[in-house]
Amino acid sequence: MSDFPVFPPGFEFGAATSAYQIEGGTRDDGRGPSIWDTFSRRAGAVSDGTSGETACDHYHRHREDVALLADLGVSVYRFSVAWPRVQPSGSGPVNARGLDFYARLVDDLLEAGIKPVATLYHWDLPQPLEDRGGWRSRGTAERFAEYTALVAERLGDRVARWITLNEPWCSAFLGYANGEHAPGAREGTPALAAAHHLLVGHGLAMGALRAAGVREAGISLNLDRVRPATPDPADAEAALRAETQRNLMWTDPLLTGRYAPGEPDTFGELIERQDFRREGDLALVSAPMDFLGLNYYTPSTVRAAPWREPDPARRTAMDNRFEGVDHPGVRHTAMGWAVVPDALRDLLVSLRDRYGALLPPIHITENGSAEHDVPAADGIVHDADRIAYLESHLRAAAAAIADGVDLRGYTAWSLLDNFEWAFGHSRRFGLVHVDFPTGTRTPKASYHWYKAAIAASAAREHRGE
Ligand code: PNW
Repeated sequence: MSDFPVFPPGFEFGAATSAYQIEGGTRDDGRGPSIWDTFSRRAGAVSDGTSGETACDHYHRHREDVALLADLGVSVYRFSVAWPRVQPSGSGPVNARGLDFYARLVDDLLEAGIKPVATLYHWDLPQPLEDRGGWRSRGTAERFAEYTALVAERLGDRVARWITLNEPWCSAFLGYANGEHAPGAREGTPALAAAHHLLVGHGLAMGALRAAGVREAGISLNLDRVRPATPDPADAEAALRAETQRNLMWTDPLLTGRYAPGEPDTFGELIERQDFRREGDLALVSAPMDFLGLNYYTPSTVRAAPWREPDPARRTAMDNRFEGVDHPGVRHTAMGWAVVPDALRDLLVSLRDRYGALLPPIHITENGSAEHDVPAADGIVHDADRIAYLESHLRAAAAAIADGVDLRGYTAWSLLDNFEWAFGHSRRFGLVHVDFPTGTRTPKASYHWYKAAIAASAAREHRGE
């Protein structure tokens, strides 16, 4: 008898990573530059001045990482394909050496009995496409579908599950509105065009995947559980604005084929024109998906704020008529993110309640925590806080299943400590400690805990419980 969270038979446990965060080898085998290579070099863009140039050197050490996954006992591994390896300039013929890397990775995973789950876009846009407008331009969505077709043609027979985009909210708003992520733009309407073109790119890529015979395809969204700070109706309205921008402007068009009620208004005065939205787009965007990927870390509590005219030098399309307030009385991770596992359960249930039969099965494609990890004298990171985070969120996930949510799997973020975007190496999410820059990998206590939880689940399933 163990105390590990209990899941139905067939529930899939996994671990996740993304290309730019772990691979390194940014100039190897003909890879072209991505917007993150460019952005990382900008002074002040990454807090510790690092970049993904070396990262975990996974490009050269992927066998070791597959061995870690095998030892962990996961049944799925979620990784991403770097577009600039496959098409160094973002369009045109395939760079065979780049695509070969993923073919080798996939073969090694299959040989280890691990199901590969491939994300096609985890933020590393080829720089030449950004030079032509990036996601502000519809052409990028079209190029994305062409790239998707090339990858699916090569790997579609061995990769069963595909994720088109990772967290388009981050790409659109952190990338083109508040400038915290590549390409670091602070613009108005173009961020909304980026949001729309990301959705169109997803729809076109779904078509390319279907044409290649892919049967399991979806998207990963970072959805937020938003609560009003007080019962004041002004705060309730602020929460709805936040909810619309964070969740509904993605899930409504994807699942219902309509933009959320009030969505154009949520950006208020900053929407000058929306002619980037074309007739027929929403039919594309709402192509049926086989699953919805959910990335969840922390909820938001918001209150009403007066409209503040954006500083012209720092223009932003973000609605600023709401602001986040802190969650007192709960632990916060090294990201400063409040730990509220019940919010994961509430979020899953609220998705089911809002979309009903339109909601496909859900996979949690990311969940985990950054902690102030320090290896002890024995060389091991004793990350009790990360274990508590994982355990409580797995329990919340199991509770949502008991509430009737069709949740099929959970991939922990992340297998490895890696390049945490604007925080560089200063935040660690790994189950495995990575010593930068030597790249030495050492499983943390949380890795051993997760391994035991997965084994307990497998043993229970074996006994037919
Ligand atoms: C996600 N935010 O990023 C990404 O999918 C991962 O690549 C990343 O490492 C992980 O979560 C941890 O941060 C996010 O500001 C980055 O709300 C920023 C935000 C959300 C998600």
